[in-house]
Amino acid sequence: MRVLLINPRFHLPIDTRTTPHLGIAYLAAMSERRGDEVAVFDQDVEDEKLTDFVRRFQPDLVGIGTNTPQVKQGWLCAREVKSVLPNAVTVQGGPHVSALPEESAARPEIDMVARGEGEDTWIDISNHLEQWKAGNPNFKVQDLHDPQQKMLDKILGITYMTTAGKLRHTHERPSVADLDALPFPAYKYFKMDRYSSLQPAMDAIDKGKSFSMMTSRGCPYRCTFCSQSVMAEKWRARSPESVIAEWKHLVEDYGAQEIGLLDDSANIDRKRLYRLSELLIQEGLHTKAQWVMINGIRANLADTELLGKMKEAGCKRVAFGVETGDEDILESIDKRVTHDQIRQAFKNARKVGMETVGFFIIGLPGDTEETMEKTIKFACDLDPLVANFSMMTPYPGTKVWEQVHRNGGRMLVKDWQDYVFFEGKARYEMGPTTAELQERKWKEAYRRFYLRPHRIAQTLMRESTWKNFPRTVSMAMKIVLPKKTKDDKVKQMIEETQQVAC
Ligand code: B12
Ligand code: SF4
Repeated sequence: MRVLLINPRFHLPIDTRTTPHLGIAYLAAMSERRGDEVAVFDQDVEDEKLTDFVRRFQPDLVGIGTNTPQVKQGWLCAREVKSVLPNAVTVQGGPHVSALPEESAARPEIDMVARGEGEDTWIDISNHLEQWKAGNPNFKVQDLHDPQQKMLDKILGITYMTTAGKLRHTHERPSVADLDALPFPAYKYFKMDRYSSLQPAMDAIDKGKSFSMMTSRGCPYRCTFCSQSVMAEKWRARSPESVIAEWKHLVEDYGAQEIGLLDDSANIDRKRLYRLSELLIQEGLHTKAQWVMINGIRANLADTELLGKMKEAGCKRVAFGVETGDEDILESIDKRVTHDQIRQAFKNARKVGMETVGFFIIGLPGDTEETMEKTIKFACDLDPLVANFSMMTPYPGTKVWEQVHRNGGRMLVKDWQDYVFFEGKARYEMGPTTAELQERKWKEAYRRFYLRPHRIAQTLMRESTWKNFPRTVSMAMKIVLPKKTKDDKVKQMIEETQQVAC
């Protein structure tokens, strides 16, 4: 079969990294293993029109990945596919549709939604589709939705709309139990020379030499603001040996110079991460590519022994989710970590010479001027190399989303495209956490953190500031003069999707 995987276009309002979409790369690898003819269309880097590509490739099955801000663009992609090939089967997957499957399944251009981790569901859909097509040369996509035939009901983890207008959710599909059994993400289907780097997570390296990896999936915590619609609560890890094999493949076959680990909580089993670091050294990989923890690791499990070994193994930068400087709010968001543990983790990282990133949120439920002030001060005290302040954005499926809807809060965004948190715009307000306050303190946080004299001096002394001068200037301007209008690319994209109802 011919299968096409699409990453719908989305231009973030900040200068961020572009790397191949890992979820799509896994699905492509699964299809390749199944023996399909595979194509990936990443709208962020393509210059061809999707309709032209579809006309040329003639896919039988089309998969579309979707985070919340991309969902409308995803529907538009499906509509374009159907305009060329009405009989191609369209499947939408990813975090947004896993949280709100009904919304997408109800759209005529989407044949079904895949909920949760997608590898097994995708292959199950492919196997079924192939069988149906083989057994019926007059196969029509509408047959899938016939309530009598119940063709889709055997596929776990999907949601679809019958022709009788009824939504059907098949049973949950268990998350992937043995991560080592998955193939490595298939980058050969991506136009690798069109990706930039892991910026701003790392210092600039030539185009196409940055890769991301997931060494574990899931997170046993459930912080109230975090969108965990895809990754299960059960934490599952790949063996250090499997990770090393992929690492070698990236370094040797793709010339990877930097690798970013995307795990939600990579150090839940600290022994595993320690062993991985030992193996990296043993295999000589620590000198070949530097690596960073893109997502926060647990501060309560970040001792000097572990961090020291990671550093020796080439880990340059480690991140921690700090979130807030207020003890009560920290408790209320279920982070299950204390400020003392966070302080200690930053101290430990500093002791072993590791750079740090701190993630902070402005506008958590209950945040007031006083608590936001504590967050800014805490960030300045911890003084990570990179402080990232996000605007609290309640995503569907999170506890904060429920709180806002139940406790008389007010969402200030109506369009999924605006569910981004680096834009300096308040996304909701509730009680004392007003929009005006969030926006004012967010700007203040960046200015106060980065415009301290020793930080300016530090920035000027860093090699990457000068290597990357235009970007540094543009970032600095954003801090001093936060942008009021969306840039042209974003505007164009928004205009395109105006026709798709939210
Ligand atoms: C790396 C990353 C990024 C990168 C790359 C984004 C990308 N397209 O992957 C960057 C920095 C660009 C980014 C930006 C944003 N991100 Co982000 N990001 C991540 C992170 C840490 C890892 C993503 C990843 O590679 N996962 C591993 C792969 C294997 O999983 P996956 O991509 O979800 O794919 C699996 C399933 O979703 C499913 N699936 C996906 N697509 C499809 C399609 C089909 C057909 C099928 C069958 C299945 C399927 O199967 C895949 C394999 O199991 C996740 C956290 C996480 N744990 O996933 C957050 C996460 C995806 N990001 C999130 C958010 C909020 C954002 C931003 C909105 C933040 C912002 N700045 O405002 C933007 C949106 C950008 C965009 N283009 O939409 C949320 C998503 C919430 C939501 N409801 O959408 C997450 C879940 C973090 C969280 N826990 O809250 N992000
Ligand atoms: S913020 Fe981190 S620790 Fe909390 S639920 Fe999300 S991934 Fe887990």
